Amino acid sequence: MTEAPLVLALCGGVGGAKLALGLYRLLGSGLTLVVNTGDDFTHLGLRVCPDLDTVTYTLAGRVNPDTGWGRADETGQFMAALAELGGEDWFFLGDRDLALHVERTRRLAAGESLSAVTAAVAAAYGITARVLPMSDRPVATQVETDAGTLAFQHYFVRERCQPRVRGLHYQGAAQAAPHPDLLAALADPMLGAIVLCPSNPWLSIDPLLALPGVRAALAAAPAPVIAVSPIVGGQAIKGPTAKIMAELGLEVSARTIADHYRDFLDCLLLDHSDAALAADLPGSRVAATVMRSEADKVALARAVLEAASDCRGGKRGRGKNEVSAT
Ligand code: FO1
Repeated sequence: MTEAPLVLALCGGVGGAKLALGLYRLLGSGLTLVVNTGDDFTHLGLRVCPDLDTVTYTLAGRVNPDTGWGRADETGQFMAALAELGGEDWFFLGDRDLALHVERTRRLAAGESLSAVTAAVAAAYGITARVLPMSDRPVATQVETDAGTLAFQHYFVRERCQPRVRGLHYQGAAQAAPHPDLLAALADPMLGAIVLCPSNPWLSIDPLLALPGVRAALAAAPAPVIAVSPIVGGQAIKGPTAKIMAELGLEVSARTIADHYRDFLDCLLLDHSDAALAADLPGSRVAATVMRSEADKVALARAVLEAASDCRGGKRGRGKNEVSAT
């Protein structure tokens, strides 16, 4: 049995991976990362799992520092040759990144589970934290837009997040069992903290919360649940979070994030620039949440763990108005 994690972090996307790295620097093998797989798709016959790969490359120190996804030491010969043939070149697959997609596709076709393949890749890259897909069954985030319903990568990459979002749904989530180790960790009284990384709630966290039993397990979890707001000063640090919130008719504010997670959240970490919001967000705390350097990522991870240990002391049952005040 894999050793029980000290901290469980839920993440997806580039922003989430940054805090994941900070937590990894502090916790090493004590960290389990549960990663969104709603962005996954089969492309050119290959099973591509972008958020698993973004976290894996980030923890391995191999991620492209400019994009936050894909590999740092990358070339594009395959894509150039594909374009010559009129192949689909809207989704960049680097020459070295391809090896991961080819090997994963081979192992899945041989009957291995996504979590087994993910663990083998993490081990190959010397990662000691546990990287876990949220489920071994496929879930596909579908984005309902004014240009019709789009598969996630068609919305996010091919259409560059331009279509106006009307809603989202997570195809297959109701039939996809959460990974058993996720549910076990959520129920574990020895767990020190459950961290929601500053990922896009609608694109990267909600697919996870849509899995049967996960939301209830979070609400019942003995461990404190800490989220870092992906909205800072009314803006998203990266990606379409603010645009999607506005298109869904939501206030683009950390307040909306607290509300989105209200049924299980113990503490929301706000950036210093949103300190004024702290007064009417019980359980919130202020920290430097914008991560530019690795030192920023570690400092934010430390602030998250401090918030968790403070929450743990004052933790009571959780109801809508019972978020612990700190
Ligand atoms: N994001 C892009 O904006 N353009 C791309 O061409 C692209 C390719 C890509 C290839 C592999 C991979 O793991 C991620 C990739 N991403 C790309 C990011 C991907 O769209 C992720 O889903 C986002 O980072 C959101 O999680």
